[in-house]
Amino acid sequence: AEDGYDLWLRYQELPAEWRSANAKSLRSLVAPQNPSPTLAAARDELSRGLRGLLGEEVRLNEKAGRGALLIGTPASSPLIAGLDLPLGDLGNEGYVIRSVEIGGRAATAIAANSDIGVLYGTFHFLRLLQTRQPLVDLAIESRPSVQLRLLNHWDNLDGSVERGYAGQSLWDWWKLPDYRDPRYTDYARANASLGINGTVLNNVNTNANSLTPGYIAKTAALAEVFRPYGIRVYLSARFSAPVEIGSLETADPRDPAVRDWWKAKVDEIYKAIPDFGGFLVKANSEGQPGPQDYGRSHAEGANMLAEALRPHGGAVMWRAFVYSDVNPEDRAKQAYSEFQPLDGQFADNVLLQVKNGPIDFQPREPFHPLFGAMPSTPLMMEFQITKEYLGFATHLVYVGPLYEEVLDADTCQPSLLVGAAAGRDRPQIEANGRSYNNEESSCGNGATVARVIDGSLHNYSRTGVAGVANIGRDRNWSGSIFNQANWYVFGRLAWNPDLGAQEIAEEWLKMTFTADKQFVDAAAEMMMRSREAAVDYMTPLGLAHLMGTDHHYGPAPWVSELPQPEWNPVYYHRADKNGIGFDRTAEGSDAVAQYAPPVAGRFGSRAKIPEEYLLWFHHLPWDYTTSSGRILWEELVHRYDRGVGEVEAMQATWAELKPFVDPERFAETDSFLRIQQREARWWRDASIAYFREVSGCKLPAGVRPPE
Ligand code: GCW
Repeated sequence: AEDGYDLWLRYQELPAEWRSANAKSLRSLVAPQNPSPTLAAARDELSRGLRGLLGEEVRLNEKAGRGALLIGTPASSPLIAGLDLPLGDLGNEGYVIRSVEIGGRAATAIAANSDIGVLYGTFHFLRLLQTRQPLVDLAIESRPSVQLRLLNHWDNLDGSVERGYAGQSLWDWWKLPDYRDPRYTDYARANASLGINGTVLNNVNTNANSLTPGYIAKTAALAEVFRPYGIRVYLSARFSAPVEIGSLETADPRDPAVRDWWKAKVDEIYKAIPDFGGFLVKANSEGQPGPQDYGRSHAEGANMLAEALRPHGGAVMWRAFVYSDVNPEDRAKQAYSEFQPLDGQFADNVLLQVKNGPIDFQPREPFHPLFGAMPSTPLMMEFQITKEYLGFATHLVYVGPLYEEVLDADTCQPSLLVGAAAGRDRPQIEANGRSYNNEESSCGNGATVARVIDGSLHNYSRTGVAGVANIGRDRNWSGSIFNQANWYVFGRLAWNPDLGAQEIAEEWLKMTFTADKQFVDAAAEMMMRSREAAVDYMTPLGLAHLMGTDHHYGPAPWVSELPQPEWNPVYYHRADKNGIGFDRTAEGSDAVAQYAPPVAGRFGSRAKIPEEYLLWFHHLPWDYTTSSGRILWEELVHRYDRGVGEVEAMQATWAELKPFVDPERFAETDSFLRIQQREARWWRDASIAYFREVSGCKLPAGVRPPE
C-alpha cells in the first residue's frame, strides 16, 4: 500500500524508455570484497534501488565488464585506486560520481576517500535515476558545506514527543537495548540519503535519567544501528544532573566535584559509545536549570561540559534560545543581549545553537541578530522541521522557502571573509568587527546567514545546522506525506545551503510521487506558495505569535490575561484603536540596534523596511498607507483573505493532480487540504473580527462579515 512508509526512497520501476536508454550503464555492480558495514550498506542500497527502479536484479560482479557500476574507496577497491580520480578536495564525506573507462570499457564509478562518502555518493546516484537523469558523461563532485548536520528530537523518555505531530517517539525505550526495531535502520537510511550525520535523541527539556547507565546502554544500541550510516548519536544533557542522578548537592560549574562528576559521566558514555557526538543543552530558559542558577555565565556552564568532552572529541551545542523574564521589555532582544557579550569566551569545542529568528519559529521572522555578530564563536543554525506554528500535521506548508529566506539574508556584517567574497574590497574592520567605517559597503558582499553557518564568513573551525525533527511512529513518519518534504529539504540544505527550495521541492516530488512534468510543475508551485499562504492567513505583515496559548494551534490574538507578559498574543501585536505592531525602532525597544547598522537602518525605517516585516518592527496607525495604496487595516484584511484564497487554489491544484497520484496518498492530502481550508478561514475570520473590534475600523467594501 502507498502509506508513505518508504518516504522518498520508493524506487518505483522507471519507464521502459529511460531503462533502455540507460541500460548500457547498469550492466553489473562491482563492490569491494569483504566490505565494511558502511560499504555493505551502500552495496545493498544499490541492489535494492536498482532492483526496484529497473525491475530486475543487477548482477554483482568481481570484475569490471562493460557498463559496470563500481563503488568504493582507493583503500577498499584496487579498481577505484587504479582510476586516479580527483578525490583530493573531497574531505571525509565528499564523493565523486564519474563516467570512466576501465581497460577501454565504459563504466561508472562512485568513489570517495571514506566509506561514508561512498554511501552518500550511492544515494546521490540513485537520486539521478529516481529523477530520471541520463547516466552519460557523469562528472559529479560533492562535499558538504557544513560539518554537523543534525536532527534534534524533542522526544521524551515516556514516549511522548514535544511539538510532535506524527505519533509517539520512534525510540522504543522499553524494548531497547535488546530489541532493535528494523525501523531504526530505515530511519538511518533516510537520513543518510540526505547526508544527515547526527541525531540528538532526546528533548532539550530534558530528564536527567537519560544519562543513567540503563539509558546509556539503550542509546548505545541505537548508535550501533546508526553507525554504518554515518550517524552519530548525541544527547540533551540536563544541567542539574549531578544533583538529580549523582547525589551531589550542587551543579555549580565551578565546583570541582561537579566537574569531576561530568568527566566521569562522559567517560562512562564513551566507554559504551566510542563515537558519541556530545551534548545539546538548553539552560536557564523556560525553567530549565543552568549555570545562572549559581551566578555563573552561559560560557562557564558550556565550558565545563566542553572540558569533559574534549579528550574524547565530543562537542557541546549550547542553545541561545533563552527565554525568561529577565528582559520583559522585548523578548526578541534577550538572546543577543545575553550571548553577544560572551563572544570569544567559549571553549573551542562549543557551538552556540541559534534559532533562525529572534522569537520562536514563527511563520516569518527576520533573521536572528546573532548571525554575523559573533565572529569568535561558532554559531549553528536551529531550524524547526516540525510545524509547531504552521498547522501541525494537516496544513500543507513547505518550509523550504522559509529556510532559504533565512540563509540568503544579508547580515551586512563586515568580516574577514575567506570564502566567496574574498579578494573584494573589504570595509575597514576594527577589533571585533563591531565598528567600521563605510556602513553600506558591508552589504552585498555575500555576508549572508549561509556564510555564517558554513563558517566562511568568520573562518569558524566548527560548523553545524540542526533541525527539530518532525518524525514519529506514524506509518508515514512525519504526520503527512507533504511534511516528509520538510525533513527532506532540511537535510539537503544542511549539506548545501546554496541549493534552492524550488529545485529541492521538484526533486522530492519526483522521488515521492512521479517525475511526470505536468505533475511536478503544478505540485512544486503549490509547495512554493504554501508558506506565504500560511503567513497570510495566520500572521501577515510581520505579525507574530498570535496562536492559541500553549498548543499554538489556531488564532488567539485576544489572549491577554496570562501571568507572564510574553505568553500573551496582545504583547506581540499591541493593537488598539490607534494602531498595531511592535515598535522595535529606537523610539521603541530598539531591537533594531542588534543588527549591523545598514540592516538596522533598513528595518528601522518605515520607508525602507520590506513590508513582510513591517509590524515586527513598527507600530503604525490603522490608516498608514502601505505600498499597495491600501491603508494598513485594509491591507491586513486583504492579506488574510488572500491566504484563504491561496489554500483554495491549492485544493484546486491537488484535485487536478488526481490522475497522477495513488488513491491512498491522494485522499490523505485532499482531506488535509479541506481541514486547512476550513482553518485558514477560521484564522482569517477570527483575526479580522478581533482587530475590527479593537480598531473600530469598518470592513472594506466587498468583504463579507465573518460567518
Ligand atoms: O518552540 C518553543 C516550544 C517549546 C520548546 C522551546 C525550545 C522544547 O514551544 O515546546 O521546548 O521552544 O525551543 O526550547
